[in-house]
Amino acid sequence: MKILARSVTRLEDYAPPAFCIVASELIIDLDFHKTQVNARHQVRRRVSDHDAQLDTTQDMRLDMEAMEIHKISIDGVALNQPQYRIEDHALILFAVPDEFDLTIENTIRPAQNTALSGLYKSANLLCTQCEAEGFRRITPAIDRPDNLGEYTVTLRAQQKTFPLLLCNGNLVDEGACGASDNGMHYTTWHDPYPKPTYLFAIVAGKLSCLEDSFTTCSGRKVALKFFAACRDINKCVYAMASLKRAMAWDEKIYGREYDLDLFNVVAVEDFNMGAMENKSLNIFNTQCVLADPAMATDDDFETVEAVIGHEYFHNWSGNRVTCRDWFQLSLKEGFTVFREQQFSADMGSAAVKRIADVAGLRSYQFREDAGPMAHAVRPDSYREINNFYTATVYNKGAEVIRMLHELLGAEQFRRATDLYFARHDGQAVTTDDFVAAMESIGGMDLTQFKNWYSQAGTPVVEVETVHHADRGVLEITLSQHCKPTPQQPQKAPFVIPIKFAFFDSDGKRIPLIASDNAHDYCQQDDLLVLSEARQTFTFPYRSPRQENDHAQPVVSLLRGFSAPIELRQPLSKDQLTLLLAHEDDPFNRWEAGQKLFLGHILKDSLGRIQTDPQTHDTTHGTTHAAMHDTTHVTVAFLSVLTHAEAEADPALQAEILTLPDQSYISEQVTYSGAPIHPAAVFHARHALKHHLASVHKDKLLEHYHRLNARNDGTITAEQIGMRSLRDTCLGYLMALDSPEIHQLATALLTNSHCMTDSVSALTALANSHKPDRQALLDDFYQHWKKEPLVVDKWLRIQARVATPDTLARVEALTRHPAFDSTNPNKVYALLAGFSHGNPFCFHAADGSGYRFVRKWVACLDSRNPQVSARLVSAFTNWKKYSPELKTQMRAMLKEIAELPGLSPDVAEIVSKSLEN
Ligand code: B3K
Ligand code: ZN
Repeated sequence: MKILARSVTRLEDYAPPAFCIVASELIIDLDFHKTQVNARHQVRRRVSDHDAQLDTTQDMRLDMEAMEIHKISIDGVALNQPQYRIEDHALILFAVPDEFDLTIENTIRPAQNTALSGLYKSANLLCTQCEAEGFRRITPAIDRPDNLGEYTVTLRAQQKTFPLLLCNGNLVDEGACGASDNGMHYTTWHDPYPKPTYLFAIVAGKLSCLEDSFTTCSGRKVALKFFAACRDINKCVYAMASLKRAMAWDEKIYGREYDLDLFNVVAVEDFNMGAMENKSLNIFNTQCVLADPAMATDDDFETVEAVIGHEYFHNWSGNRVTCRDWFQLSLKEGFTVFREQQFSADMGSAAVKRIADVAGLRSYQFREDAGPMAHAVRPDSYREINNFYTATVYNKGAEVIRMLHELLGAEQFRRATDLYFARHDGQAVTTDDFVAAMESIGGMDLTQFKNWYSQAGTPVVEVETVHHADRGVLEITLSQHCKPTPQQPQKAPFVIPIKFAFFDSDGKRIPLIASDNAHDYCQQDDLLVLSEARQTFTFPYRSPRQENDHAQPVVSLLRGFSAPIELRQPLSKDQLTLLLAHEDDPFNRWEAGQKLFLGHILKDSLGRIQTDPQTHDTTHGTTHAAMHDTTHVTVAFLSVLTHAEAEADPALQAEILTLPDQSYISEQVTYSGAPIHPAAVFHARHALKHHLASVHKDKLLEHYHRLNARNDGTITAEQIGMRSLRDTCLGYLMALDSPEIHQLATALLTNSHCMTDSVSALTALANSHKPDRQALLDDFYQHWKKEPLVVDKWLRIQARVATPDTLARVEALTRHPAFDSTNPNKVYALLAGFSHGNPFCFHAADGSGYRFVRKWVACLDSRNPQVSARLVSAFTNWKKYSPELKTQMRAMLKEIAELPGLSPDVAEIVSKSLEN
């Protein structure tokens, strides 16, 4: 096996850099083909933390990649070869003074930068992406987050091609260059806040601007500017409103005020991920900032608000207080995701937001935690840092912050974040520093809690209950364990906050009698904290019914999903049905329904594997012999449907009625040690959907018509909620695949009021057997082909159709003018839509899906490793699949490993997948 070795970076080897660049003046002559960078850095040798001495023996090492160096000088004197050396990805300066001015002249070639890291060309723009290690592709630098420097930057370019020249901070000067520089102009920017290189940004080009302002709590007026292509500028109106909401929210909830007079946001078409929080110059993938009711779905609007909030919140959680090293990435990302989750919950339906976040966590993060790439929230080592912008660092990291919020309570948590910001403003710090602020305010020892940062894997908590009916006492015994993960065979117990409530058999809350459960962490009487491997909690309670009520209370545990664990609580179908009807915590109400659905699907899927291991019954829509007693699910489903009209939050009803997704079900299959048969899971899920649709067709139709009649296509919480429930009903009805229902979806498409209507209808029809489905798809394309973000939707819908002919269509689409393999959004829509969003076809028994994705990984890798790394991750959990599938997946990984010149990004994922 020939995998390119890239050295491993380890947390335990962390040492501060020997030198610090305290200030940088950059003059950059921008051009698509050849950009000239002149950098002047003030450099100081660092005093060692250990003995406060200067280590004068150390050479200065600068990171650099993909550039030509022309001249290096120290204090104005040019260096010659023995005084410096250029190595692979480094510039080393020998025998330098303790304090000096370093000037470097170099050129870079943005138009050839296909990795979209550093300075690159997107459409007719030049823009940057420096996180994590892109700055070293602009000019040699101490490209690590613990070097904070003050920047003054002059950008020069042809006025005609680049009328707009943006950088971080305040605009301090601008004008035409001298008469000799024909048609050139310049802008000079100064950022007063010292920052790490990863927050540096430049945008140059021709863009339209949407302007507004925000007056901060101290009365300072901040100019807010969104820049986008002329045809897109009106699509920034919603993002502007979201930004203002985010700014006001952060002042109110966290006491964080914006700190400059200008905040810029730029929309670019070619961007590897969602957006980037560069100081005062956020750069966004068009997908996460543009939203127009005609072209964006309700989900897109939600994404825009969430990402705008997330990047804005980074101004404090990330920029003002940043990470010491990349192992601390969750310091800014976990915390900022949590802040965004709170913001989104406050702006819309808190219940739906929590459910969606947990569903996402379980589908992606739990799978990551149980696979070969499993790593802790604060990883111990990496080969390619870009591979660690993961669901674990982001989403599990946010859950860790949420648990601290739970343990301290909202008021103390706020005081602790105030302390954290005050203590560390202008510093690059660690997750330990964050926890230390929590400890100071909470007055608690969080040493054991920090296992959440250092240990990978999802803890499993088993529940046993003993009921002493005569005394009115319930004993709950909880035991935790966590499976070994790569490099971590043994785990110490986690500190697990579990919110809970008791219900009687009428569904009424049972009050607890003050007990002796007092525990260091236990702040409220509805929270128990498991910190040992096995612990028993005793609860005296008082039944609201008669004295002689001896029925065992139903215990609802892990309310609000108070910890990122897998809870194993043996609840009967009756108990789940009771919680589904009466739990007042919306998350656990939803959870009860999901458990009912899940139990049923898992049983059915197992039956299919046993009876027909090859095809698992490919007849969509028929109830397989293995479909077990459906009474409970059917009745529960009906009761939710029946009450749906009266419920205040239709979006929550929609969530409750939605079946668990294929990825979560598959992960649950593996918990019992069984292999995943994607087709069996798919058919079992589909069969239940078909069954519920046929039994409740009339009720589903009634809701559909009622809700659709009230739809006016506007973006209000009420309208969005109604569309969500309507489309859930349509999703069920479409399982019937009958002409009557096709007609319904066609009418929705034809009379569409907004993009949500169109996408819901088109998705439904594309997945049906309606004879003219292709014609409808073609019409949609003809109508929207000039709107790249709508074309992405069109590609994704087709990539996800779960029928055997999809691969051939997707292959044809890679040759369609709508597809462009150099644009990450197109690759994510079509290729990742297939590899990650269509398990039925990706895991086709003949291996055709695997070969197709392997081919594209190979093809994209040399161009853009971050994009190919995303695609290859579809193979990582190969060991969990049925024997015939896993052999083929492994073969693909081996073939990829053999590719010459494989990027470190893909090499790391492939080698870990094969090794672990
Ligand atoms: N901090 C960026 C992500 C950078 C990814 C680099 N591969 C966006 C965010 O999390 O806000
Ligand atoms: Zn972030």
